Amino acid sequence: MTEITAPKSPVTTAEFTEGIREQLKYGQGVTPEQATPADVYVASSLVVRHYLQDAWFKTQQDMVNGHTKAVGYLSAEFLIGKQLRNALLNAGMLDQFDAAVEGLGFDPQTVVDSEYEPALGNGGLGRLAACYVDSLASLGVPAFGYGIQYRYGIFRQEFDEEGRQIEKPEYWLANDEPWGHVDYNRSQKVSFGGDVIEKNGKKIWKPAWSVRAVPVDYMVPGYASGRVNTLRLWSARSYDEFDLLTFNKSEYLDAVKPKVKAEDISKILYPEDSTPEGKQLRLEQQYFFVAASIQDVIRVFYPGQDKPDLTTLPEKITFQLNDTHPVIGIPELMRVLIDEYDYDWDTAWDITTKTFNYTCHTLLPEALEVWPASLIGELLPRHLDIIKEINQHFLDELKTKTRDKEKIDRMRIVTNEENPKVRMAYLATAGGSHVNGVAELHSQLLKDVTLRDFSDLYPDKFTNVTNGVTPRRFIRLANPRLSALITEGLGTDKWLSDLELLEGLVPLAKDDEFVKKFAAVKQANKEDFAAYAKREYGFDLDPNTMFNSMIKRLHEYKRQALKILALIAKYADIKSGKVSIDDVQPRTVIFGAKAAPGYYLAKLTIQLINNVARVVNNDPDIKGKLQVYYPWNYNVRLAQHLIPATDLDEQISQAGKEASGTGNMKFALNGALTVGTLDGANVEIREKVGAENFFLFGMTVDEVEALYEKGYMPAEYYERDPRLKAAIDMVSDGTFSNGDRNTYAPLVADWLTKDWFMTLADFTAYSKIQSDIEALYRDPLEWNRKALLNVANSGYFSSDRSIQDYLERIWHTGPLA
Ligand code: CJB
Repeated sequence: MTEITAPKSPVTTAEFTEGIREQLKYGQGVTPEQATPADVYVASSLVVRHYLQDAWFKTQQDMVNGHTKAVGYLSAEFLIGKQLRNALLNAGMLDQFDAAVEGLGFDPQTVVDSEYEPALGNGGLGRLAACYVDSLASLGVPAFGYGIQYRYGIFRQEFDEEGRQIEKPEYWLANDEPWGHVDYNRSQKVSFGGDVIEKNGKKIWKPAWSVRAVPVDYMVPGYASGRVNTLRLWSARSYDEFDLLTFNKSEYLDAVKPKVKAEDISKILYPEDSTPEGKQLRLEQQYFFVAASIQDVIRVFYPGQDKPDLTTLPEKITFQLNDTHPVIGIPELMRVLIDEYDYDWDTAWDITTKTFNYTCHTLLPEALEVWPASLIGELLPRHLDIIKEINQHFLDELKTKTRDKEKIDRMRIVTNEENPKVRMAYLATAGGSHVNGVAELHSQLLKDVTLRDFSDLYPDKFTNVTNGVTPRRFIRLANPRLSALITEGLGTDKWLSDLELLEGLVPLAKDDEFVKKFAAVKQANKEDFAAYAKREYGFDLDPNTMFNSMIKRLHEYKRQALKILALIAKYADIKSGKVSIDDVQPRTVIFGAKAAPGYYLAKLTIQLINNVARVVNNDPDIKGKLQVYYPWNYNVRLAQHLIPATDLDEQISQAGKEASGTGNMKFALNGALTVGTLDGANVEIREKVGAENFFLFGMTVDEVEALYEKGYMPAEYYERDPRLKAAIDMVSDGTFSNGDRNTYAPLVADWLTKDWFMTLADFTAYSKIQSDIEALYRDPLEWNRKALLNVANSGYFSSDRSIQDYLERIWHTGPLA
């Protein structure tokens, strides 16, 4: 007998149907006969919200009235993906929705597909934030996600005739957006610019301009927890609407101008991933959402109080800073406490340091934000004062801890130079209780390298929380067939809220019949994906080949170049007759990646991949044995389709550069085998699933360091490995650019003279492991046995476990009673 623990629906099919009819009638103003799938989508979403409303109220009341500290997850990005199916699943209404919609004559999938994906993030960091709010609600922990409701999320990627990336604005709010509840009556004022004056020994900030931060609330229903948390995304509006009335007609057009500037703040998500651009608008965005959130927390937890006792703030909420983007919150809370509530410095500092914690998501030094002090001074003059004072107090404290003057100097929050800079990671480390990395290796490197001086003097601040992913979206919704098989194998569906139960599948890996069922699930998913790729992109994928995916941001350190060079080498082997076509293991390579619009080499790599695809896919000599596809506009939806259909996943970053990775976890949980380096969470995945079930290759962190030290000469590797040489020569000689030798010249020059992430040095090892991969793939039973063991042993990578770790190690709070 199968134990069912999935949430029970609060609604019958008949009630759901009636709810949709009502919404269509009074909300959309259409009859069911006139309605389009998009109308039914909006109506269904509103029905779901309707049935979540009471649980939402109750969660908020219990949070404010109870004695459980809440979590405020401050993040510039929440890459939430489509909402409807996720909400239906978590609230237990999937079947009722399907039946109701079908009863009204609509196809549920078409209805769900009419939802626009809110793409309010760049990649891993934003998707992690979305998984964390899901897990917080599912564990019943009171929490707010605080961020920005960008009007334009990450750009829509297209490819032109030459295979180059074109960025198009993605206006996701073009149609009705039923999930965000705009709450004008709880807006906050956020101010900028101006001067600081002194009056009776007190500093007073006289800002020059203000914007209105309007909260747009998204319900975050927990899976089977009965709790509904809030994701509060701020939208910037102008106050000028109020002022307009005072202008006479001739000034009318001028009067609306400032409105545009104010609203620009939440207009667009910066499309740089791991390379922040020090632009004023970005600092405006950061301050905008953090300042509004801090005021909001005081409003929520101290309702109607003029003189709240804010020394209790750390008992009410703990703020997690998702990377350096919200770190301006530290001086902001200091300002609020000192300037607005009259606390002295020491009390304010005590409250602040107890309230904030900081997660670092990178080791790339260029990705740690550093702001010119002059820019902060212009935009937030009072905050610059406070930051300088924090810096001074901090330096004084350091002097009591060490006599090493150079070390103290290295640790300055505000640098000592002609044009001083503010190092946000240092401010966060000094101003928070805990600092964590996102995988064991990353946290270790953070302590040993990036924040070494800090960890020497404050060892207790540092901890690790390995990332995780939500099994609800990434197994249950993305892979219903595998979910059903897991439930069958375990005799319970409880694994969806306790993912380590997957271990119960380990013995089934010895059962050939079960492994065959598992293989059949993968095959069916591949067929589904082939149909999807045909429908959406016009591609002709052969589901009887190995599906080999590499999906992530396009970045040099992630080394898509390594993958494409290995592929070209294989192509060259076949063309030159070195390898007989009959011996080639049929493989379909699928890339998905966006590059930052200004990232030249990344964009050239995209162009190369597209042109390799064009040449290889059209070459009759290849007989379809090697196929390359690059579906444009990689997003959460595409990930949900592709991950369950993948046999082999690529996690091939240079060791020491990928902080964690979370795609690697999603793939392992969906039964793909990984080829990867010892980097980020790959290390832990390999430990959990077993070295024999993971294709490891490449240099370690220490070897990478030693090679840098010795002096890395990429050209030597080119000369040494004839296959590598053949591949690079093919890129140079115009094979993938209609004979033009210039197209990829900058890429080739970079590989041969710089190759900062040592793609060439790892090429030979990467090529070698391919024969192991292909040998195993020829034995489907053994391949699938290993893939099943990946699923069974990856339960640790649930975001529920990550949140448990945060609760124990950092937040020191728990579920609502
Ligand atoms: N990451 O997505 C981003 N953006 C950044 O600016 C810095 C880091 C990624 O965060 C993920 C979540 O922690 C990590 O898994 C990934 O390795 C990292 O690159």
